[in-house]
Amino acid sequence: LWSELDHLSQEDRIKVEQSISLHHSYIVQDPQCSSILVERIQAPLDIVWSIVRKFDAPQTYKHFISSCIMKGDGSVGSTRDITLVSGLPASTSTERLEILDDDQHILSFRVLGGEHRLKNYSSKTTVYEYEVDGMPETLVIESYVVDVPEGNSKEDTSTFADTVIRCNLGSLAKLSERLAF
Ligand code: A9S
Repeated sequence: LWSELDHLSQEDRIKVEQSISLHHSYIVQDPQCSSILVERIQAPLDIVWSIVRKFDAPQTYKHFISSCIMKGDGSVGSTRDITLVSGLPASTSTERLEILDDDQHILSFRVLGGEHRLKNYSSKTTVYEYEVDGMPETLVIESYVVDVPEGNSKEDTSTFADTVIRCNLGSLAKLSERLAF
């Protein structure tokens, strides 16, 4: 499926693939699009998950966010109002925490509104740990579904969202690896 899974043992790869089909499959209704991205991080899961799970502090690794104001106590149903850095075709977003599972390492949020074009954006992130040559590594899988705005193609919409996520996952990897070593 992905070259990112090549270095996993057969056993770990099957676990991850089963989890992907369980958590990252969507029924996509027109006019929506969805996508799935994978990041391999050379750091233990504890470090990666401690960053990902902080719904009130996404700007720690999402560098398009300049500030975040939390409404609620951080449990499921809490919302956050984020403000974005300038230069994007977006300025604010209101997002609701849908899933925060510290045992299975799953976080999901949904966009309720805001000044941007990713209407009804909903994403899920799952995190896995395995060992390569006795060293712990982490795999982060992030998927989403979103409405395709009128006048845009599915491809343009998913390319835009994928680019944002790739930046986010890249900085999550950098930060985690810096904290690990
Ligand atoms: O924040 C994420 O996890 C992922 C994405 C794709 C976020 C996108 C975004 O926050 C912008 C970066 C502002 C781009 C939203 C909700 C809308 C945008 O237009």
